[in-house]
Formats: sequence, structure tokens, C-alpha cells
Amino acid sequence: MNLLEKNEKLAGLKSFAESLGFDGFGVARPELGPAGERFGKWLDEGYDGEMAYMRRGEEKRKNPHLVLEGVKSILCFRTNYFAMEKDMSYVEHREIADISIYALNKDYHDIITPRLRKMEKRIQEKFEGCKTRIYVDTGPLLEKPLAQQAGLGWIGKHTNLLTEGMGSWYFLSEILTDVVLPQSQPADDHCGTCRSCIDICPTKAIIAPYVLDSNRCISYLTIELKGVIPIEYRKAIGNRIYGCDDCQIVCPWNSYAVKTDDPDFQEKQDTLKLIDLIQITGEMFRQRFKGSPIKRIKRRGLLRNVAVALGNSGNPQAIPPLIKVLDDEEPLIRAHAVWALGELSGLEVLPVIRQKLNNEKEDIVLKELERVVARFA
Ligand code: B12
Ligand code: SF4
Ligand code: SF4
Repeated sequence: MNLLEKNEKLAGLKSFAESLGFDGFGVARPELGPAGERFGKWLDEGYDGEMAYMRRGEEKRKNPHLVLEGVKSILCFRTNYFAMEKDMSYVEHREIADISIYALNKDYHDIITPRLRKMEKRIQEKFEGCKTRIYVDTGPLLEKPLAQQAGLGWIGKHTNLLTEGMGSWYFLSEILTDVVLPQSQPADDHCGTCRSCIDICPTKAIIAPYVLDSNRCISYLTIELKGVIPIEYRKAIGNRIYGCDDCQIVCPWNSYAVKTDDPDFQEKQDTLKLIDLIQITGEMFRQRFKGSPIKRIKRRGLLRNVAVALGNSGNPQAIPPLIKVLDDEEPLIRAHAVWALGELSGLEVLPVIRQKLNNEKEDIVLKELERVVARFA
């Protein structure tokens, strides 16, 4: 097949991608350049926190040839998820649970995977006998550097991929293939002297331009971290209970973001009050978050985050429901509820906590109790 024919087929694939709801498409070479090395350094510094899957997949992430033998091209896709305008005023509504825009809809893996499968089928029809492999998020790939090479945008100082005239509110996904396709022009960096994302970050997780320490990032702390949220970040978490959007909200390029009209990204969560969320049972959780990415952190992860947010809410009405969850069977929830009660009440709450936790055996809860006692001592 000559170059002209390949270009024609590529143009056909591009319009098919658009018809499936992808709003950006480009082709990268399966080579990572300096990104692979930087990833290794990032792991060496421990910036991956407890995300064991990042380390497990290290060699594959550094080398797409280990992901698909004989890979020649990586087709990269963007999917706009910008469903609602958001500014920093959300932090003032301390009684309302803040959920990142990307998680307001159905789980994006479930939306994008069937689209990628259709795309994969079309590629196999156009290039008979070719090998393909699809990925969205969870595959052992460095999606951002590949998408940058495919011309979809540049990696900003906040470490998300962003696009001139479009912003960064989109997901990435890929199809690896052994077909040689014409490469796209890589995107250039347009961050310039701006550092808004670095300055706004509540936990100072962007420790240098283009370098994120996950251990400090609220997205990691509220979604990926399974255990106790380190005390030094709890106040900074504010009312964020699932992910964080701040570094993207303040990015000047996001003022160009255009809302998606994709029907799959319209169904927003209702406004959720923290005080209601802390009272949900296992059954209510399953029903309310069915199909949502939030189900990933399970009820115990959600209520851990909600307890922290309630501790930051300044709302004394949260005290009775927090006392109630001291009876919860999950130590993780009890531990964070103790902290929240310490934040919201005075010395008078101590006897109540002590009485409730009379037979407490779990170290993580006892540690929180000690802290509250020390605080009022
Ligand atoms: C692990 C992970 C996380 C971790 C770590 C984030 C991170 N920055 O890597 C945590 C849990 C914190 C996280 C959070 C979020 N994530 Co996430 N995450 C991933 C995942 C699975 C892997 C990313 C990875 O490989 N990180 C490794 C490090 C080394 O990469 P890096 O920080 O980007 O570092 C590179 C550059 O910064 C650059 N670099 C480093 N130093 C220097 C110096 C210079 C001078 C230059 C030029 C470059 C440079 O080189 C490094 C290697 O390429 C990807 C999916 C995937 N398979 O790729 C999604 C992904 C990156 N996440 C995504 C999203 C949406 C988010 C959140 C916005 C969710 C939210 N609202 O809460 C936040 C954003 C936080 C942030 N500021 O980055 C999207 C991003 C889409 C986009 N537009 O970029 C992805 C691509 C998922 C998807 N398929 O759409 N995530
Ligand atoms: S997502 Fe939030 S916590 Fe993480 S780097 Fe961005 S602003 Fe900081
Ligand atoms: S806020 Fe500024 S520095 Fe950060 S990614 Fe956007 S343009 Fe780059």
C-alpha cells in the first residue's frame, strides 16, 4: 500500500472516529523518547505512592513494543468530558460534596471501551490481518507522552495533557497496531511563564513544573489511596470527596473549553450534601453509585472522604451523624469520623467518643482517638 492510499485510509478512520464521539485523533510512533526515562525517575522518587500497578507495569510503560509485539503505530484519541462550568467558588460551599467533573457521569472506561472496539474493528477491515490492541487508562502505557507525540496536546506544568484552544477536560485512549501509518506532528508546549496550576494546588503536589508527587495529590488521596489519609493533608482536602479539579480550573487554556454535547457525558450527579452521604448504608451506596466511577472506592473509601470533608465543614449539625458512624463496622470510617469530631467539637465530645469506642481494638482508630485526646489535653 502506498503513502497516498494510507493517507486516504487514515482520513476515513479520522471521520469514523469523529462519528463515534472522539474529538481528537492522531498517530504516534511507538517510541517514548525522554518520557520513559522520566517515568523511571518518578518511580525512583516514590511519587507513585501506593499505586503498585504503576511499578508492576514499569518496563511495558517504558516500551510499547513489550505491550504489542511488532507495534508500528499508536492511534491516540481524545474524548471531551467537559459537562459543566466550574470555578473555584465550589470550595466555599463547605457542606456540599465536591466531585471532579470527570466522575459526574457513568464510568468513562465503560463509555470509551465499546467505542474503541468499533474503531478497532474498522481498522482491521481497512488493514486486513493487522494486529491491534485497545487501551483506555488502565493499560500499561504512558498515555500522555504518546498523545503529545500524536499531536493531541502538550503535557502542561500540572502534568495533564492540554490543547491550544480547547483546554484539558478530556480523556485519552489508544489503539496499538502493527500497521505503519503516517505520523502526526507532535504538539508544542504553550505553558510559557504561567504557573497558575502550581500556585493553586491546595497540597503543593506539583513539586516542580511538570512533576507531580502523587502522595500529596488530592486525586490520589481520595481515590487511589486505600488506607488512612495522612493528617497533614486533611484540612487541604476541604470538601473534595472524589478527585480534584483545581489545577485545571485555573488553567487559562481551559477558558476555551467547549462543553460536550455527547449524550453519554450529560447525566450529571445531583448536588450531594455531605451530611446525607455520611449516613448512607451499603445498599444505598450500591444503588446510588451503580455505574459511577465512585463505586471503585467502595462505601468505606467514600465515607472516609466524606468524614474528612465534614471535619472541614464547620457544620455542628454533622456531629450527631458522625457520632453514629463510630458504630460503623469499617475501622477506616470510624478513624476519620473521630478526627472530624475533633475538628467540629470541643472537649465535651471526648466522653462520647470514649464511650462509643470503649471496646475499640483497631490501631488506626485508637491512634486517632489519642490524637484528639492530646489535642484537648
Ligand atoms: C497514575 C495516574 C494518576 C495519578 C498520578 C498523576 C500523574 N500526573 O501521573 C493520580 C492518582 C494523582 C492521577 C490524578 C489525576 N488523573 Co490520572 N492517570 C494516571 C495514569 C493511570 C498514569 C499516569 C502516569 O503514567 N504517570 C506517570 C508520571 C511519570 O507521568 P507524568 O506526571 O505525566 O510525568 C510526565 C511529564 O510530566 C513529563 N515530565 C516530567 N518532568 C518533566 C520536565 C520537563 C521539562 C518536561 C517538558 C516534561 C516533564 O515526563 C513524565 C513522563 O512522561 C493515567 C493513564 C495512563 N495510563 O497514562 C491517568 C490519567 C493521566 N489521569 C487522568 C485524569 C483525568 C486525572 C485527574 C484530572 C482526575 C481528577 N480530576 O482528579 C487527576 C489529575 C492530577 C494531575 N495534576 O495530574 C487522565 C488525564 C487526561 C489528560 N487530559 O491529560 C489520564 C490520561 C487517564 C485517561 N485515560 O484519560 N492520575
Ligand atoms: S489535582 Fe488538585 S491536588 Fe492534584 S495536583 Fe491538581 S490541584 Fe493539586
Ligand atoms: S495553568 Fe499555566 S502552567 Fe499550568 S498547565 Fe495551564 S498554562 Fe501550563
